[in-house]
Amino acid sequence: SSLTNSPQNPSNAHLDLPPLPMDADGIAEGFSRYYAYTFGRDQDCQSAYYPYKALAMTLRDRLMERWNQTRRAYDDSKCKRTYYLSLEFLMGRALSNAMLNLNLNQAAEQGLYQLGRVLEEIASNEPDPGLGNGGLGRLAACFLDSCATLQLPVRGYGLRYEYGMFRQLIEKGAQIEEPDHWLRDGNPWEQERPEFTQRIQFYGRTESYKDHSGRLAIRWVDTHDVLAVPYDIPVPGYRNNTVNTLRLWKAAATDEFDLGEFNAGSYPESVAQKNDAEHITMVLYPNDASENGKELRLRQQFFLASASIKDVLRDWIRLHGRDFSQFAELNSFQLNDTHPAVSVAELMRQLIDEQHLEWDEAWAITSHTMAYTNHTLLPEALERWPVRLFQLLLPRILEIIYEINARFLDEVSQHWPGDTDRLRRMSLIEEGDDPQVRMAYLAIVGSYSINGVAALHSQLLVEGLFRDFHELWPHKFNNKTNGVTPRRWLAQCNPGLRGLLDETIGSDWVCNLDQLSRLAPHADDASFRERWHAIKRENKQRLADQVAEICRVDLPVDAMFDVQVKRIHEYKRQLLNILHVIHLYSRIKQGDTQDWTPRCVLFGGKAAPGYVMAKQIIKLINNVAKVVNKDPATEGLLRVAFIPDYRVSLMEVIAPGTDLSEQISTAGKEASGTGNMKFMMNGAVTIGTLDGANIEIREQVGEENFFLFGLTAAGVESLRNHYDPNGIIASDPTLRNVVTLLECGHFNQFEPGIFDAIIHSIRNPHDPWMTAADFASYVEAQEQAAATYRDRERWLRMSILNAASSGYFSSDRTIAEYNQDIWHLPTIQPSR
Ligand code: GPQ
Repeated sequence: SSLTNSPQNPSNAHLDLPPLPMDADGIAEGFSRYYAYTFGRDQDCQSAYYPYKALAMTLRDRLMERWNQTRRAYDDSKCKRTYYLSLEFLMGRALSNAMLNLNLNQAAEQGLYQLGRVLEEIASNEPDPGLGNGGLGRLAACFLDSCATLQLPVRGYGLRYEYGMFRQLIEKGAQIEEPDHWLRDGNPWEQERPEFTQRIQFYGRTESYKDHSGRLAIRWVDTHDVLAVPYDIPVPGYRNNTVNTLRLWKAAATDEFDLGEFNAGSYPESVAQKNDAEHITMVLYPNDASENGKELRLRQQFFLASASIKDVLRDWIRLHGRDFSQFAELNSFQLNDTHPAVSVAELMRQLIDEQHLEWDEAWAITSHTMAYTNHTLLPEALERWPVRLFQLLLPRILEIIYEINARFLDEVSQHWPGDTDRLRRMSLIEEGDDPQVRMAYLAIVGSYSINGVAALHSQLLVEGLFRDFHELWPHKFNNKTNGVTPRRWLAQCNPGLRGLLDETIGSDWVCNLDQLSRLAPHADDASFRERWHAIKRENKQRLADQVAEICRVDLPVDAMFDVQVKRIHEYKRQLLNILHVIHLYSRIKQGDTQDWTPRCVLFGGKAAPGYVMAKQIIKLINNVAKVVNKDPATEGLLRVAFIPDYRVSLMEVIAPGTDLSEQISTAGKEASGTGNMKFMMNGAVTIGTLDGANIEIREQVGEENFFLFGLTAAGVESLRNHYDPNGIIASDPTLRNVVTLLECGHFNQFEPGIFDAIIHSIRNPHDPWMTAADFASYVEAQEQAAATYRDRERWLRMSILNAASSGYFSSDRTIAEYNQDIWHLPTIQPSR
């Protein structure tokens, strides 16, 4: 540590470098140098990849300067820091984001033009890093963007998966998964930092021993160790010289060999074993909000927790020495769901076994340092790990969990003497044939803050799932309604709208999204509405071009673009949407097309590879699309398309081109939703249930600018025991007609029976998602949406008012709340 501040240290020499040029000539020169000298290419090179890489390196240099300055400013201030621990970071493409945030768009465009190149073409060659499944991973990325923009000392910690989210192909209407080897051509945005490698323990056993002061201590021995090598990704703030860090760990084998095997002549086996270590970060688990139970997944979780905590403690000792008395005051960890919850026990282990603190001191630190965000109420997503797996893989961690539990249950029984049922309910260990560790309870007991991600979700958490814990510690629970970054989800993805906003209300909205409310008066101005319409139409054309290219379906651009893109899950009810499409098709076939509003219904989303019902829903959507699109009767009236391989870069084209945003989950099931916010910001109107953040969206925009339908969360629960879908189908001719079309095989003429499970689920009185219950109300709301769309001026007003009311859903607001209520970080300006 003495090296870093020494004036003679040559590592300080970079401070004397002149700043890199930020103009067109400077970018052109940087590009040419990388292209010719680093990559050795010339004009004859046909590969589209090297121009991308040369531009990325040129921008990266400019980030690097600011990155080093930011790190120095944080170190010098010795201020409090927060670490965002997540198994997923769905960052999306970095190049256009770096250009926007460094304000280099124009310079890059001009510089490349001088070289006879087109910026947009180059940028389209960046692979989309898919290190996340959906909402949870993308939220982490939006949060990092806001932290950097707000100049908060927050570092992300995650895993550097060799294979990200699978690529989705659609063949004969069905999903096919292909591996996504996104690192094959290298990643210009990462910086390996082998000097910060950590050693992570697995397996082995524990033993007690006397430490140097004669005190009885415990150590974890005979372990199989794996190295964790950090790769840093820069996270630039918006035009503020702050560049924060996302640190991703890669698993690597140690260089040691198993001597026993080696001497027994099994040299190849001994070397091959090392391969096992590197499998830890090989692949992202492609399950969204569902439990896993695989040993490799627990290994990933502990690997992230252990490496990140070691890294933080190393930093602490470098800056503050071995006195931990101020540690909790100056550090906090935000746990992104329970995936990194083993961190609670691992921080205890490192403090006690490695830093030699007493239990009480270690617990005071841990329980004032950890904070936990819950992202779902679905029971199948609540992580539990078999005790026997912990015993095998993490024996020392299991001992610590048992000790945490014993002390915790002691506290419970002092609070509620004799209430054994409550003790059983609240225990960190679920008893049974195969006892389980309840990870959410470990996270709650070990954290000083527990939050849900939308008002309704946080309320349902304390009334239901976490009720007992809320009774014990009401002060720990709070809400933080999600948000999305207006940089990527408005400024970057919708340049047309950005221009109109800048001209109308100035450009402050980019970092102060509440400014969008100043648009509202312009909704009454006919010429403004006309400009708004022209921009939306251009964005729809861009989307239609993509859909034509990818799906070979032509979309009439003046039709209503009705879009549902998100992971495929029964609770999100893509099924309800396609039932409505079947109803529209049936109306066309019956000639019921008076005052028809032409519609293009677009779907997109991946199904977990093992989720059979979700895959059948994809197949149904594609089969319906095929029948509808090839029927001449639907020409100009109805088009249906399933866009394959939905991902961040596709959403950047989809959100700006959408008219109607489908947010139709069964009430009480979608924790928040964040796609709903991206659509709203880009002027889409929502058709939705009273679920997740939809409720707050409707409050912000006003009920007259939102198409509401369906049961409430309370309504869903009270219907549970007497839900009669068959009665509903029998008495509603519209729904009966749709179900009959399905049952007679109209959409699977040559594939008999393939939709039987779907039909059964609609008719099942125990259908948890109550699709039939909300159908009639959904159709009515869709009719209102269609009628409104025909009144163009009215629709445009609604569209403008939706964007104007979306300020609350900036992740800058969300992060400001996290900081005020949970983290308490100062803002730090890097000095240039
Ligand atoms: N979410 Cl538990 C995920 O994307 N993956 C998960 O494993 C869990 C939750 C989502 C949740 O379904 C959405 O409602 C939220 O908007 C999103 O997390 C971010 O909070």
